[in-house]
Amino acid sequence: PTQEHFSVDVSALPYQRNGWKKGYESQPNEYDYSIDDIEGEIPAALQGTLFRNGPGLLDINGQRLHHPFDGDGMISAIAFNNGRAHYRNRFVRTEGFIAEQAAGKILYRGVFGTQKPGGWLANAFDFKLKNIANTNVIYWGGKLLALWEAAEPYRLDPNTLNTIGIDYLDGILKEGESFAAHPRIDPSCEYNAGEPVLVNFAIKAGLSSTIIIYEFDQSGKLLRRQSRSIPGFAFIHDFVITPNYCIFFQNAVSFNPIPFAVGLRGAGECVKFEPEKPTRIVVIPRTPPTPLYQGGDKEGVQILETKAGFVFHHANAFEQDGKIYIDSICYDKLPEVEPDSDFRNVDFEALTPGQFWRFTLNLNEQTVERQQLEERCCEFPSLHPNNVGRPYRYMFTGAAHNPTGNAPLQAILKLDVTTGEQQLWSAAPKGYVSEPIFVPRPDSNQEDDGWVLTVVYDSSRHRSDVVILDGRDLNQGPVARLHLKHHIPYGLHGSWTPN
Ligand code: 3ON
Ligand code: FE
Repeated sequence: PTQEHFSVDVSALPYQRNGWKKGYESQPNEYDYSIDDIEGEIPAALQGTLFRNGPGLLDINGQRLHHPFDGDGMISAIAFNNGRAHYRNRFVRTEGFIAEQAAGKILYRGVFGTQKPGGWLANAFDFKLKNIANTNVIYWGGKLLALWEAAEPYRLDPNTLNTIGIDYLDGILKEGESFAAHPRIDPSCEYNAGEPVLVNFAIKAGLSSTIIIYEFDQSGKLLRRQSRSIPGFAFIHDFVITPNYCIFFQNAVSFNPIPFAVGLRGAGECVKFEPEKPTRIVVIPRTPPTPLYQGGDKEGVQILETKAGFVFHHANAFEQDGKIYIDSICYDKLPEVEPDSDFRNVDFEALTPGQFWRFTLNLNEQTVERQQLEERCCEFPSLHPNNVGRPYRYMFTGAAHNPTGNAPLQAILKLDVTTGEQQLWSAAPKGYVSEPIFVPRPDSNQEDDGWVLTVVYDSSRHRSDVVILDGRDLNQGPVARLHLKHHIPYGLHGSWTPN
């Protein structure tokens, strides 16, 4: 423990660890009910479904998982219709979920350090991946897909949330091929007659790594695919698009597979941050030399270097004045998780917060400038869907209650990236927020005219609320607060599908 650690006055913190921790209890039940406990009023114009994904189980029959990112994907659907709302949740029936529930014990190693019981000997040389489908959920091309970046998507019935099975995207993916959990939707793609396009990627990491980029039209038809190889190991969770480019941050890390191979650590725990190495910013044109480009060579690919700490999530990118701007959440370093530690006892104050930075790329001069836009600890950035890849003004994100220091996400921050002006709604001391999703008000063209939806864990009741904020004014507090009958464990990502 450090000096700072001992100097923290726990009673002055805006959260209590014991309350926060309970948000990581498993939710083994599956529900289906109309939400009738509502404060405020659901806007009648809010018509559609909020889909959320995240770990639903943090233990298998009492055997604790080592890390929440190893938990089985559980989808929630909150359907809004004429001022009313309906809640439903279902676990994704992955092969691993079915097998472990039947066995009543952990049968798979997790990427983030969950091990089968029996010590390292029971885990050594087991390289089988459990596809847990827990990171994101999207509705595209008529399919509801649960995503996890190290394996194939799982398809679900959008009404019942029943699992249909692994989906190969009409034969585009081969067995064992992954599909990242961070697709971006280009709201109007020049190369698709101005219609929306979904862009996503897949990483094959190794001594050199391959990035595959897919672009789909609204019917789910593949428009373009390109495969590019870049030097070095790559752990890339998210990316950004502009009308002309896909941009990836290749974090400064190395990978030592030995502790994983011999059963001591999860693969994700073998990724080591290398503070002396630069971050590589990989810029790939959206239009490859041919629509299905397998060449894999450097044609058109540019790699710039900067110092960027570690980046999981980007907010947005855009092209302006001959430059590319990228707004991202950066950590000073990737925290190393000790194999025998419990994530519920994490020392927040000892970790560096995620902070909001802007990177300015000048491709002509091959230079990168960086600038911190916001110091407050934040994570899970989002924005108006029409501004994805375009100049934008408003960024909405989960944030800490206090303006400095590292802490759990208890607030939603709205940041005007052009002026630095802010609004904040905080659920502290008992509430913990999740990713905000911005839903535009129909027929409005003001960038902040809409609703910000977020699921808030209320530790005072051990239940979750679906909170609706007015995007124009977060300070005024929720427009409506929908009290669920149970809690949803802290989630990862989700999306909005209009009716
Ligand atoms: O060679 C391998 C390549 C690869 C794709 C290495 C590897 C095994 C690590 C790997 C797999 C990566 C996976 C499965 C990543 C999954 C990530 C995940 C489920 C979630 C990431 C979340 C990120 C953040 C920043 C979450 C923040 C949460 C909070 C602030 C609080 O709730
Ligand atoms: Fe993510």
